[in-house]
Amino acid sequence: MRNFTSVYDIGDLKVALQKAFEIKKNRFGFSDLGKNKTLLLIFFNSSLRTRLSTQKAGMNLGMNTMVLDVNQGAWKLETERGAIMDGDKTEHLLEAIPVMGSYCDIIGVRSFARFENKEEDYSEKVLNEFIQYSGRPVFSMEAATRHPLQSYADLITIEEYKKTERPKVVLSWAPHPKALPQAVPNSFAEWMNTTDYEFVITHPAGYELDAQFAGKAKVEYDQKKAFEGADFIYAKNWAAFADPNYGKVLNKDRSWTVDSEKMALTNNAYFMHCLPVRRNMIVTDEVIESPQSIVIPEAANREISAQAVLMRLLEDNF
Ligand code: AN0
Ligand code: CP
Repeated sequence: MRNFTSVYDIGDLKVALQKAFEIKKNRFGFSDLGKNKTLLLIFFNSSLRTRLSTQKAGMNLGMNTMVLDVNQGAWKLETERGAIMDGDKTEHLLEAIPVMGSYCDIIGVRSFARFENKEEDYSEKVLNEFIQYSGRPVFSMEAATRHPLQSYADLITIEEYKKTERPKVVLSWAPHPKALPQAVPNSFAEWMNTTDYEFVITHPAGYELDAQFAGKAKVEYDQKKAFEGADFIYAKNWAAFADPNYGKVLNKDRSWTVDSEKMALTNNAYFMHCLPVRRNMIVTDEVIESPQSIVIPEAANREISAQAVLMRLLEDNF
């Protein structure tokens, strides 16, 4: 594996899961693998979990880690090639990337969709420039269209909690006041479609995901119907994908909030969310605080997925 940007890079999911459980049993058992290797984490957007879990994973492997918040303390970066740089941007990404690459061995990048240009977002322009110009293995810490470290942790969590071989997993849109990227639901759908689980997506009309990610999933517009018999409810907000509403919030309909009444329709389902979550918009206090809520172990598994990915990158490239 040279780079990690999607489920397609990881190979057989059964092997990836075995690796994750091996790490979970003995996370300090590989502490020589990253000796004298430098991990650089670049954030164009905020983060709590990704920042801490990836840094912790690097430390478990004996790596040295550097973190750069591009918007806090670095020079303001131009991303457009051909731009006449007479404005507020001091440095071009095309110099900044190879310079950053020269100080490290592996680079993680967080760069969300900007919702200014759909083609640019869905071409993963920034992430691909890091792959092309850094000279280093690159992994996504949530890019414009996917959040594979999150999805890997989600898969580990479902495998740990599932009570049947083929659980029914429901990805449910839920309301949020601001426009959020499709990266988490796209990626979750992509990973779920790679398993043999029963996978259903529910959302109001107008929130259809890009077909390349929704894939073979069943789309059910009636949220309550979708919840019937579910073993896992995975809530997430996302802004519209389809034109002409790309990146827009079409409604903040709180009838889509996940509450106890809806959870009662399920097969005593576990509640999941990648976090950060807005309570009483996405999910009620009651549901997120219930014994069925597994959002904390889900977040804890981010350390495991990050360590598994870093191990592969170290083993395959050095
Ligand atoms: C981000 C998103 O929805 O993609 C990050 C989630 C991991 N969430 C927010 O910006 C609130
Ligand atoms: N789930 C997740 O990626 O959280 P952060 O945005 O806090 O990193």
